[in-house]
Amino acid sequence: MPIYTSLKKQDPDVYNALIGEMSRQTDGVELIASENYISPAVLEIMGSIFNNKYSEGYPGRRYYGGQQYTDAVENLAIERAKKLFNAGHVNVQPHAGAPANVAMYFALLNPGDTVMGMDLSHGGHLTHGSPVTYITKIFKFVTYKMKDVETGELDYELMRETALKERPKILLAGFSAYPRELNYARLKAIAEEVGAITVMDMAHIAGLIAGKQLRNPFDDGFDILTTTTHKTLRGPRGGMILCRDPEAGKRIDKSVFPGFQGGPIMQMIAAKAVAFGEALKPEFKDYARQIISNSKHLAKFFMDRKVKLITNGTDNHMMIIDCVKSWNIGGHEVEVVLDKVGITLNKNMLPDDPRKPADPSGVRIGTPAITTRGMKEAEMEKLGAYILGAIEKRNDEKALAGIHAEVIKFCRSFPIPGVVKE
Ligand code: DSN
Repeated sequence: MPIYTSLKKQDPDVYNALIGEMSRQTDGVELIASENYISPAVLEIMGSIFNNKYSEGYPGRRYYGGQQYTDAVENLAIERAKKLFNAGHVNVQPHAGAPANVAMYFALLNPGDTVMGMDLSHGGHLTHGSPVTYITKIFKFVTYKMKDVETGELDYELMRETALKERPKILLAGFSAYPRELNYARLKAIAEEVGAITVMDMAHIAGLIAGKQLRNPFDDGFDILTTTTHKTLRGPRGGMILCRDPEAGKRIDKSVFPGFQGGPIMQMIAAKAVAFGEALKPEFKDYARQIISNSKHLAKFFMDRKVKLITNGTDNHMMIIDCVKSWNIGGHEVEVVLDKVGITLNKNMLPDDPRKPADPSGVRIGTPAITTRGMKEAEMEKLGAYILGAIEKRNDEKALAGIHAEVIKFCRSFPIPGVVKE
């Protein structure tokens, strides 16, 4: 099927980069826990003429004319997201996860107010209070940690003490590198004691919640959920804010536009509608279930072979390996070695890591993307063996080349949606 013909003719440099990326994705194993492959339908609408339209405002109240179709797709995205997460109000306009969080802070806080979120090295996210972000110049952030890194249980007692002392306006749950389920009811109880709003940044596990495999924080009384739409939820790159109470949505909407963003990216909003339509189908539950099953299986494969995992396992789509304890090397070296055999993952800080972020003690592995390709438990064992084999033979370039050839062959049996051959 001829495709990208205009691009090929007009701009061979960009075209060649695209073809290179297609080969990289086809012939490599993607284990970055936040990545996924979108469906051909989502891909099609992302590359559509919805790009051409300016639509500042919200459906039914836009600043410019000509909005009958943009209103239709934005309403579809909103209604489908409401159904998926049992939300009272949804804003689908945030361009990504970080802008969603910033808009949420400005909607709920005054300058100087306090947020309590998870420590970055224990699994939190940059936007939850890392001093490198500008929001920490405006709001005060205090953190909580795991009580026990062997189980992953949070230190709820200390969190309560900190909350009573610091009186946060927002108690923020959520993470980008934490493999366990949270006790939302307990977090909510602490928040209620100090009058804090409860927010869950569910970006990593949105698809697992939508697929009914993990708890929906709304069921335990959480007020607001923020998320990206491109991780386990398997949609276009973008963000979203959901409120339990429709009234709270007014403040969120004002904060997203005009408070923080300008024109919404309509082709992405249309693509969110398509992806949420997919996530509402019964087979998405099977997908979410398989992600977790694959993750648990791979985690067990590693632990049976004396690989040290933070919290000794996983409840979700990811695991964090302690590379220093497992192999006496840093996370950067593991990332580089696995890149050589076509396996992509990311180095990751461990809780209170003594090493630097550029060469931390751990790596993070996730199963959403490989599960989309159709890989199951048997493939997790093959993958685990490739990973351990490459690390063992890390100083033997010939052995690494041999493993790389096997990985390419293995990958070609699991096509990627949206990748076309000329
Ligand atoms: N970059 C994302 C991740 O990999 O978890 C979070 O923003």
